[in-house]
Amino acid sequence: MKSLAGLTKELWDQIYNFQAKPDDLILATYPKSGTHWMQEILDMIQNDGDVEKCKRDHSLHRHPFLELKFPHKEKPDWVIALEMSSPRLIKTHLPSQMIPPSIWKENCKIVYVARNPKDCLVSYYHFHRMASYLPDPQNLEEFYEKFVLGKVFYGSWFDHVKGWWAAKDTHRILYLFYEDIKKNPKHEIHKVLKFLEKTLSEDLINKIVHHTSFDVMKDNPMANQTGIPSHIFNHSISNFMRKGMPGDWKNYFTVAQNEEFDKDYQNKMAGSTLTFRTEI
Ligand code: PPS
Repeated sequence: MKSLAGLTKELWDQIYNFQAKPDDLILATYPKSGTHWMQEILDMIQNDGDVEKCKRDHSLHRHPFLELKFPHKEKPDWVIALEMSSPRLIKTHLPSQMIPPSIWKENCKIVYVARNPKDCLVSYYHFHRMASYLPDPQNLEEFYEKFVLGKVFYGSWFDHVKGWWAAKDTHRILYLFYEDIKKNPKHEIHKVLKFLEKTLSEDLINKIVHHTSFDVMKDNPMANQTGIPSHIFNHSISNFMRKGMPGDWKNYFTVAQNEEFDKDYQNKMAGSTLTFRTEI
């Protein structure tokens, strides 16, 4: 099977020339930062809390991933996006400097979700084990080295979060954190509503909190990715909805790895005003 990264590279010109529309809503993340969680929240908001409407299809099919051509889909996702009616919700893992220029030009609203790098690393490692279109991660030690060096699909976590953090000063970007959503989902949903200039009743907001909680999404076949063919996502190796909890990295990092990671983090994030919580 061709790697997902290989296809993105091969078809890059078409992706970069994607034509955005002013009412497109973009959801941008580094992989494993809560993309599908925020997608479910945004879908619930756009559909006024109608759960049945949000169960119309699998999350991987409901909204396109700008730069991806999935092996089980006939068309690349950006072609699917072109055929969709507005307003469109489009996901991307691209770093800010690689975003198609039309997205900036049309001044699209962008929701960015960042997650602490230690949990991202562990989640990405397990995803490489279960997703057949990503290279075999061998073991956590090997994957740890690659992640720290940015030698994974979508590159350096550090550059990604910093690039989008800088971009928010000049573009319409709502920058959120996975750990904040976990700690107080209602509070963060209020921020999203304000950003989207939308009002919903407290009852509907509570409904969104419930429908998008980890346990409910894990049981929802339209959100938990179990409907994706098993030769693409092998859930017998690892669930897509795996732990959903800040701090799981503690079950994987050795003391030495953690110390080395913290040192590297200090260097790479020096001078940045960004702060992350590695537990809540
Ligand atoms: S992907 O494949 O890059 O698009 O993955 P992404 O959706 O960004 O991230 C997957 C991780 O998000 C967790 N997740 C959640 N956590 C808390 N609450 C909810 N509702 C939720 N939904 C998804 C999912 O479990 C993955 O994290 P890990 O740590 O592996 O459990």
